[in-house]
Amino acid sequence: MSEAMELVRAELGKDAIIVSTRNGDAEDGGYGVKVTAALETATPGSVVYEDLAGTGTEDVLDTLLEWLAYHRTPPLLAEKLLNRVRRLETDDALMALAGALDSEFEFAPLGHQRLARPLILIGPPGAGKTVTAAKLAARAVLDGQATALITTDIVRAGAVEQLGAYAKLLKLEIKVADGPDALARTVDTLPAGGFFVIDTPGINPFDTSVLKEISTFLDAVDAEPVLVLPAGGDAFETVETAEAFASLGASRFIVTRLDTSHRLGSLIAAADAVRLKFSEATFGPYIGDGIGPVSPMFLALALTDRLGEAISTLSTIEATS
Ligand SMILES: Nc1nc2c(ncn2[C@@H]2O[C@H](COP(=O)(O)OP(=O)(O)OP(=O)(O)O)[C@@H](O)[C@H]2O)c(=O)[nH]1
Ligand SMILES: [Mg+2]
Repeated sequence: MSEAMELVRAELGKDAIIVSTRNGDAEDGGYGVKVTAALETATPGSVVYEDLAGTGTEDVLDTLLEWLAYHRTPPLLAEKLLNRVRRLETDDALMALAGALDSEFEFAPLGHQRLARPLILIGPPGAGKTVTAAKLAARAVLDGQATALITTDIVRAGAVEQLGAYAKLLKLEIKVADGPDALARTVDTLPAGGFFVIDTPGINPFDTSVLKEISTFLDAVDAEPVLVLPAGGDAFETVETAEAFASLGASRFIVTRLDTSHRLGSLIAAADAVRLKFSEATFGPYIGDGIGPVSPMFLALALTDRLGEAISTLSTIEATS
């Protein structure tokens, strides 16, 4: 064991952390002891930064590294983004970040006009599905689209009433579908073109029987499953959650609670690991409070603590469109 410890120190230096020690046995290849050790870097991604130094855009790389670390971006993803920045050769950090995000991720806003098929919002409990359904519907109503709000959430007490209250503000009637067949019948009665949103109950993404049950709803209709994911969670937890919902067919996601979250690394981690497309972001609890399309610049502003500016860019775009 002491010999092994010496080897660790020689290889990794005095800051090495011993993760585990094990006595070997014949099945393990016949070694005497096995020591697993690790080295913690001062800031996530600092090793990466050293690799990239000397490209002529050190200040930009330095600034971006700090931002990405602040957001608890997984180091490998930070590395990928910084490599993109390196190729851009710009000295404007915000533009560099927006450019890197643009080349690394896909952006596919939902819009508020006539949809090819209804949207069905899925996500973990409390993610913001119901209020987001109302926000999307509100935008479509303002745009003069034929709009419908449907819910399959007969599970949570008060869920139908909650959506009903939002719908009332929009002068819409909600339709309640208590099973896959009822959902199929309801969707069949919708007019030929318009903006139709289906709300679903929050589900545990790690419970396979629950996933199976929700997939019976998804299989019953020709609707696009869109994941609703709150900002601010742990990156790895969020990636696992996103993976589960992607397995149900979601390829775009709506980010909620941007206004109450300071760490956004989990969102770019989910988009990266699961190849989900960014669509919309929400930044307030009320239906009048806002929802907007996520663009590379919007995301870059949000990641550099300039959400207010990102939101005002949206109003300008909406006001001029
Ligand atoms: N601050 C803030 N609050 C939000 C946002 N989106 C949703 N909320 C709040 O989050 C809470 C949960 O929102 P819901 O829309 O009911 O969430 P849900 O996903 O439908 O919840 P379940 O149906 O129970 O799974 C509510 O209090 C919302 O007002 C947001 O973008 N910002
Ligand atoms: Mg709900």
